[in-house]
Amino acid sequence: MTFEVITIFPEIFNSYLGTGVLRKALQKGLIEVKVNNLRDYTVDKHRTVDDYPYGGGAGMVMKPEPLFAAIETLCPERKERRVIVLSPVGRKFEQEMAEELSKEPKRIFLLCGRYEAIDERVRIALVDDEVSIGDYILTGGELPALVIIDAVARLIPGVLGDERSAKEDSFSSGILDYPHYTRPHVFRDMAVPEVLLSGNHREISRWRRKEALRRTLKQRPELLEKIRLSDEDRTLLDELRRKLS
Ligand code: 4GX
Repeated sequence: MTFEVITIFPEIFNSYLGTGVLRKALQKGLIEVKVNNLRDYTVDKHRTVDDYPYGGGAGMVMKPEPLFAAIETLCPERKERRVIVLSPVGRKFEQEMAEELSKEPKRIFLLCGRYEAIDERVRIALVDDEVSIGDYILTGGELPALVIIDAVARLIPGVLGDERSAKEDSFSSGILDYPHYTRPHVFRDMAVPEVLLSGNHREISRWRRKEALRRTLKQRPELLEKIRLSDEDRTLLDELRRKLS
């Protein structure tokens, strides 16, 4: 799995990629992240990457030449690359896209825009996908690029210590995670639910499923429409709805 980041602020990536699970994955060669400085692909004395918008208006636009030079130098073969631009007008990045990208054989280019916009000819001739991490406006595409690298990397076999972790987390089941507890048994008058200490694994599973459904019903009811519910799920949901109303 190779990511090619294109940014005018390469330093942003050092701390996050140099820490924790991602650092280990990079050390082991499970993922590769090359952080490329867009200014290295300029030819003028001031290493200019932006310019004024034709037609006027506020804000600067990223010039096409450095972006074309960067991508075509780093990967001249179109079929060997998948170019993603991070932008608030892109398709929403969700777990499903993370799963799809984790199987991508091509090198994944992440174009991190700054300023108001990028020249439209970059989109037309270079970009395969335009992706947004959510409906809010950031100052640049670097955080979204890190979000994508992080979410994709943890799905690659061997990146998480425990192979079960990625499969058992929220979203792989389509509903929210159940509540978790660790020691101490009682903390500030709040006790761990007795069922979790019972050793009865059938009861524990049923309790976890019910609590997961409870959270989902309360916080993300729309998720319940998207998944196939078992007969037991329906019984549990009926119980929850009755006590709620
Ligand atoms: N999810 N931004 C990108 C500059 C820009 C504008 C247009 C390309 C085209 C964002 C988000 C986001 C702000 C990053 C504008 N680059 N990106 N930047 N939300 O808000 O991905």
